[in-house]
Amino acid sequence: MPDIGPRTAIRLFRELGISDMDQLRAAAEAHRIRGQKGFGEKTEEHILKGIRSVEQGQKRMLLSHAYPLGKGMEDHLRSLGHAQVDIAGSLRRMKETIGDIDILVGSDIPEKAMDDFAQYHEVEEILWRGPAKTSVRLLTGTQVDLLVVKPEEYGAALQYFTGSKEHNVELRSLALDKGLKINEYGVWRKESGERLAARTEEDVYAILGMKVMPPEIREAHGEIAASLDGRLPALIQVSDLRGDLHLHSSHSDGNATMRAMAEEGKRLGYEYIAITDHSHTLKVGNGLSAERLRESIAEARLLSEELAPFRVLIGSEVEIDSEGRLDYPPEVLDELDLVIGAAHSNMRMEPDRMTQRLLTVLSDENLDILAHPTGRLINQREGMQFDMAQIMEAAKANRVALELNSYPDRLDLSDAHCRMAVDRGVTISIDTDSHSVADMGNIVYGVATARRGWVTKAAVLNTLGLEALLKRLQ
Ligand code: DGT
Ligand code: CA
Ligand code: CA
Repeated sequence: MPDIGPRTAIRLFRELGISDMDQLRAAAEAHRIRGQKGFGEKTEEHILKGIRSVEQGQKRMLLSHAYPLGKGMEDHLRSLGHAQVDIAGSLRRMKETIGDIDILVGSDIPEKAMDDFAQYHEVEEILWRGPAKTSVRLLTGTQVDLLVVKPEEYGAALQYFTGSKEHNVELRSLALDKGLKINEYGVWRKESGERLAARTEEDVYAILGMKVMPPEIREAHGEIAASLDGRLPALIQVSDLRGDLHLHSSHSDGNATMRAMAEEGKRLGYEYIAITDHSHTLKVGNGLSAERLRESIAEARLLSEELAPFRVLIGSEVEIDSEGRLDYPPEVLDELDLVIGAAHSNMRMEPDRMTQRLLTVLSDENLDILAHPTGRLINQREGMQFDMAQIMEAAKANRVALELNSYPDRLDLSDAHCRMAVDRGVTISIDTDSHSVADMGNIVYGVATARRGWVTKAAVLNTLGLEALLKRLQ
């Protein structure tokens, strides 16, 4: 019997007041018993997402939740012939969490644009509709706002609705200083009321003496001054990365083989990947004994020979104990291509002791990368408390890279921490910490976070080619 779809499942879930997966499976079973359709894994996944978003209540959604939904809507509108379509708001700025999704369309027929918008298959309900604005709720519970503007005012609207609000406030005061007025309809000469720019974002910024800056840095954190002075940084891009240095395989708690991970790395256009399974103390992560680690090393060698010139490096995500010691003895660490240190326990130490713990591990000459430095989980737990400035100084002095872990609820380093690292000349490694092949796609969220922190290619370890990387890791 075919499965019921997500739409029906979510309706069931709402109607029956179901709040967890066990209740849901029971309800599905009851359905089946009554001779109706059951449901499959895909549907379960949708419902789980729904349950989670209900559980989270008023919490802001993760970027990784909003991004595919926003892109899906954008693609949908483009497929219906709309040429001027963009995601705006915090999602265009790629903030780590998103309040609601904003979509902008340029069209002379707002009615048609709003109809097309509401037709998207993920839309569950129209919440509100005005002459040029519509809000809907998706099946996932997410709110999406559409604004339709005249094509000739598209650039001004896109600038305004991309924000941030703080960026707009600073831009407005700059305009006033120049005898200009800026709003969502354009830039105007204040005295004559003549409109000077509106069609494109480039036009809007140019009239104020600026190059348009990447949306990710529009936070009133110095980007306006930098653009006025012609010193906007060239931000890192996904295509700058030559490999992913933090991946798990089925040897520890990953769900894919080393080979599958390597093949995906190749497909993504990387030169290398590093398999970094957990070390033996991490029992919940199925950590590897020294002996099992040696088997992994042998397997990686064979894979590298087969896939050459692509290279499968072998590292380990090594537990850092409460004193700052690594979990394998030096002679084992010596056999690895790279060593990532990670703290997964004793995360609530008093700040001075925590700083000491991290300084100790940073002084270990075997350490190459410090994984998810704060250990925070977005919307779930605050990170470890320590003196970040001191840790960054030590990382720089000892040539240890700090990780930007791209896992959607980590994004650790955060954007603000990335900016600190950039200012201090600390090297960053942008990795996915993948536990499946699909996870490797999370790299976009890591790179976006790095961009928000003004990170350039030169600051990132895994933009190095294989030879340069191996030299640096020695
Ligand atoms: P969110 O949805 O909480 O993640 O954050 P945003 O930035 O998407 O904010 P939202 O959806 O309220 O508004 C979208 C954009 O519209 C925002 O980034 C900037 C612009 N905007 C909204 N309200 C104001 C305002 O009061 N003043 C100015 N200058 N701009 C605003
Ligand atoms: Ca928004
Ligand atoms: Ca909004």
